[in-house]
Amino acid sequence: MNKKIQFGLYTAAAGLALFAVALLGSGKNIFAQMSGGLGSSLEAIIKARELSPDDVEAALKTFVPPGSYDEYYMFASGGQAGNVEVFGVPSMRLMKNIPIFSEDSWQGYGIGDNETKKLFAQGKAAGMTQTWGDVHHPALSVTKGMYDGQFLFANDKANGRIGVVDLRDFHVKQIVKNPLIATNHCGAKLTENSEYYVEGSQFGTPLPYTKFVPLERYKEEYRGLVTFWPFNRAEGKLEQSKTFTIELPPYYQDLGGMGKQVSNGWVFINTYNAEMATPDDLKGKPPMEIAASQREMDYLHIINWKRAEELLAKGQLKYNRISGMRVVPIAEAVAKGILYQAAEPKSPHGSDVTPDGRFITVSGKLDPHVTIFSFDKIQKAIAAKNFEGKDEFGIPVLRFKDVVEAQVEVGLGPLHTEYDDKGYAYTSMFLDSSINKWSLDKPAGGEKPWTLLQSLPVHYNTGHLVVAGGDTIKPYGKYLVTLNKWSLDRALPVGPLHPQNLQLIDISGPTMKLLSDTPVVGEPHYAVMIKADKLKPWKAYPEVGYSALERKASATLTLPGKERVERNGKDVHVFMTAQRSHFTPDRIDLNQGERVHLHITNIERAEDATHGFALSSHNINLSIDPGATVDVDFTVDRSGVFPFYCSEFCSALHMEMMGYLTVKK
Ligand code: CUK
Ligand code: CUA
Repeated sequence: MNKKIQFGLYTAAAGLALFAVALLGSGKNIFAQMSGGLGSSLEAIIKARELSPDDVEAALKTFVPPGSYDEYYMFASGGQAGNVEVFGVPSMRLMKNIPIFSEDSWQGYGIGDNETKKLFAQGKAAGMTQTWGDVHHPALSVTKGMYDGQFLFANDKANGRIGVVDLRDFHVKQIVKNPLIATNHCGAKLTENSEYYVEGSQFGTPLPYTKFVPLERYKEEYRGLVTFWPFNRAEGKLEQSKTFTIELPPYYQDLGGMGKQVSNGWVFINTYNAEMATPDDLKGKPPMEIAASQREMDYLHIINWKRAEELLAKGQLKYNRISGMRVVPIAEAVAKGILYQAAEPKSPHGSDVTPDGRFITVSGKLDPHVTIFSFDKIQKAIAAKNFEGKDEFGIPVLRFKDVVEAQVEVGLGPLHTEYDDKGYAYTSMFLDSSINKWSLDKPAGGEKPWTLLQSLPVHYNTGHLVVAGGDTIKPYGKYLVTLNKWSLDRALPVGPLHPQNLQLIDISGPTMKLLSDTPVVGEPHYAVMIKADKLKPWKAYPEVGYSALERKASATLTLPGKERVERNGKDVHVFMTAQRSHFTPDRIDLNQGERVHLHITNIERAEDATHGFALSSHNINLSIDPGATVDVDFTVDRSGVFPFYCSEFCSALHMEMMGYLTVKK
């Protein structure tokens, strides 16, 4: 529409919007301050910026005035950047980067400090330290099916790892590596009270993947799996020694939906490549993307983890120990009624359980429908042993028509589905580049059940989407963010690698409305959105010397007046404090070949009084939050004079906060 004509239409709509704001506002009468209703200066701005009524409405809905807070936190995966990014919603302002599998020099993560070295060492893959990861699915800890704001989990698809973040300080507490598999994917899901973090494999490998088996023996010896990692909430740790794993066929396990409420105790994992195709194009094999898409149907794994847990506790479930992990073979899982399958449409992606736990939505990437499975029907078919047969691994397969509640034709390339608080589902459409809204069985607006209601174009090629609280038993609704893979023309050009694009959508009314675009770096896969008041992060570490990285009153804590240098042969321990605007000691004289152990305590108690410690020419930069102690060990193997300085502009005399480390030949 011509912008000028739109402007003519503007007054009524925006006038109403402003009126609503005035009414809903905190008693301030906006109109009183704007003679003549809208105010001529506002009109001038709207005109000069060529804003449409929709633009103005979107601006009013998303603007967070300076000094005010957002309503939600959104934690979005940073994909290959190996991190999770924290946004405020509805403003979509970026507030923090949480580095997990990758380094971040701003936060001194992986830039010399011992804690990150320890974390990265925990997460070695095939014996090698990895300094990056591919985060796909962030997940929040839950209590009774609702986000409790305590912990954040993220998977590293590339290396089969999981990171645990403590939301008191937004620091990584643990990185675990599944010794059985090379890659994971469907993880990122927690059982109803965070008893387990559920990790599914992605690409089939021998178990363990560090054992060589030629690809020719794919069907016989390659496998997938699902590992249940008990979460010790008090310690904030996943407990590897108590995990149990269920072996799965070497189809590619994709995404897992955790049972909720009525289906609590079950997990539903979709798969693709039921063909078990393996690549070898130089020898003339068909391309993987074709070979892995031959069959009309793939399999949804239906797993009763609660039963597995109970039988294990009673010693009634057989398992093998592989790489220290308890692995229940497929045949045993089948014999004990733990593992079933249902046929599901071609190349599925997304397995999303409704908040009430009654239905599971699966999207076939190559099928124009979403398929809704009924948990009740699945239970009845299992009880009646009503199977159409078994797959090649002896897993009973439920008849499609027996367990499907409905199919909704949504369009091309459906991927992921989330739900709101009013009985509607939202599916991301990769090929159609849209978010499609459809009704569940009892939509609040009384529409026909299982019906496509609206398709909202997004820009472009959406992957995941997230509804506020969408993964809980009681979603908050209100906002939806689509995490788009392509941005094309949606942001200022920045070279051939474009940003990704997050789009905020208002879902509070009967129709979805696009509110804003936010270009981001790193590929966002999934995201989770939690009410802001659920989080209670620390402002400073509660006592000097205690940090979430387990330095409880550590031996390296240095209090004011106790600063010192201790020499023990070639080992030199420097107990240092940092306080505006001084390091004590600020001169460290060393001889080449000595091993230095710096222990730096930030003795500030003031909020936001973080100091940095940058040491020239040693690849070291630390970020020391108020109350924290950071340790770093290194050998001085080169002579010279190396200034160190505070790398965080902390005070008027910040530039003077420095010292020298000298190394004599
Ligand atoms: S996957 Cu990325 S768009 Cu790994 Cu959750 Cu679907
Ligand atoms: Cu401390 Cu700058």
